[in-house]
Amino acid sequence: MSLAYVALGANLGDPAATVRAAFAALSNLPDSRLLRTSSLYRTAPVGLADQPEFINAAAALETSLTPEALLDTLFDIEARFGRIRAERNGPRTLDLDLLLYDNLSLALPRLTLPHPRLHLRAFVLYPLAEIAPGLDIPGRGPVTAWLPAVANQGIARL
Ligand code: PH2
Ligand code: MG
Ligand code: MG
Repeated sequence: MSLAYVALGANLGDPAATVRAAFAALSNLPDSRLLRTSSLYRTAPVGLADQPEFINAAAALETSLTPEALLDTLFDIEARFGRIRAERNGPRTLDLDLLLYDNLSLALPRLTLPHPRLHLRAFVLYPLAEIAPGLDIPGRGPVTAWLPAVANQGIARL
């Protein structure tokens, strides 16, 4: 079994309800077990500023799916929640990003691990550090070491 971390984000409809429902969907993934879920965080939009606030969270999964098979199941869940892949960094009903998969570093056309921007984003780092405070990000070091640099990004735990 492998250990994977997933970031959840939503900013359309009822984003808190969506993220909670997405946790339930993650608990039903094939060949996987949901190990931990973070609190929900209200976060200021990063990238495209003119859009609603986000609700973000993170989850830890034990899985025997390959990284790409896991990615496909995450896309399936996004689609079930009505996700349309429109504007880059734009508003979304549900975004599920595969952050980490064991200690793997890889760059495939569809999937880069670790997620290339995870260490720069409060909306990923805070929930991740909550469920995995001792985590080492391959190539980047301890997750907690990155928190001070992003503390000004606008994030509140619900
Ligand atoms: N996701 C993005 C772009 N900007 N900002 C916040 N606060 N939360 C997100 O999940 C988010 C974002 C692209 O996926
Ligand atoms: Mg995504
Ligand atoms: Mg994303």
